[in-house]
Amino acid sequence: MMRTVFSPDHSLHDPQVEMADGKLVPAVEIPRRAQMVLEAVREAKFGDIIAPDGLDLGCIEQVHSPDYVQFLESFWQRWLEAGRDADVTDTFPFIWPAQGGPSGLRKIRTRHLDGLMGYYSFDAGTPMGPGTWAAASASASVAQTAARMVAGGERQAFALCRPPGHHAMPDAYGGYCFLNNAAIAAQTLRNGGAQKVAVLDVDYHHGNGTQAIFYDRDDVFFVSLHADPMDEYPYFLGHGDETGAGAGQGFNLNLPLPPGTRWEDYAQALASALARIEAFGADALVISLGLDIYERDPISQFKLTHDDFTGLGAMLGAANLPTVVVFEGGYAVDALAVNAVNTLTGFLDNR
Ligand code: Q9C
Ligand code: ZN
Repeated sequence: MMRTVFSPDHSLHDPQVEMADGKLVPAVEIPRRAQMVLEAVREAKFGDIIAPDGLDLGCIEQVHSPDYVQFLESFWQRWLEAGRDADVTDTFPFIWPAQGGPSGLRKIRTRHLDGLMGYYSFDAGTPMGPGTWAAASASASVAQTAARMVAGGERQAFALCRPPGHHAMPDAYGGYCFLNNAAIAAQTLRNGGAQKVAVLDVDYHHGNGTQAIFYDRDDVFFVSLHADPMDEYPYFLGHGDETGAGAGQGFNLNLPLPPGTRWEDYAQALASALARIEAFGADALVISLGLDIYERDPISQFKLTHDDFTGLGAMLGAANLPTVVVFEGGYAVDALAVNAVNTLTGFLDNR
């Protein structure tokens, strides 16, 4: 049995276009993704589908800076107050305080909204619109509710989050992500009594935000399998020599894999990731479940088949830990149903 937490408010974040390959293209992180997965888990009868409880803002501010959360919450109001087009569906930052040193650009919270958008983002590929905060905060409450269920004794729960979260930094949005749902789930488990939590990220893209949030902590072990950032987004984090800092030294593990990776090699890396999690002695597990490792994903280059997702779920289930599964990426929209159901079926069959 596995209950699913879901909020229809995800559809309030409804981007039409995104920046990719140097131009505006149709957005891929769209409401229909979550609807497909919802219908699939409903038909599979894994367990009840329930609504999230209210948002615990205190917990969110344990992983994100309060000023960043305030920026997200107030963004659309500020947009209107700045006299900008109220009908626009997608907004994009275009200047960042990212280059130069002491004599270069300075990281300053400006009065002007363009400066703030650059201050609180790290890419131009993440449209923000009028309903983004409503959807992102609902997505975070989905993760919190699922984690509370597991902290309270349920063996596993599925957080059907949208928008996704694993690219969201302590104080910056990007990669279609605003609030880091997996980090919020991990923090909720910690607050609920788990001493050691492992986050295992199997999304095609490196979970740079989750890594950054926990990089100097030894109570949350972040482990990620992903496309080598020498070749793939997010490029500037996710390399194999990033192992943690300070108290967190040794509590971050990146296993970059080449584009084109198939299940055989993927499973081998996954086995070593799971062995490291077992050695860590986790009390609970958060899985960042990106279904963009599928062979026909439109923006990704791994080669997992429908059947391989059953094997993925089986390996994750066999870790035999209290587990919160958090939905992340996956853009082959019509294939999300079978890939989600195969993963969760493999998982439940191996508990
Ligand atoms: N040419 C997640 O899967 N840009 N985010 C892709 C493709 C960003 C993916 C560009 C991909 C972000 C949650
Ligand atoms: Zn991804």
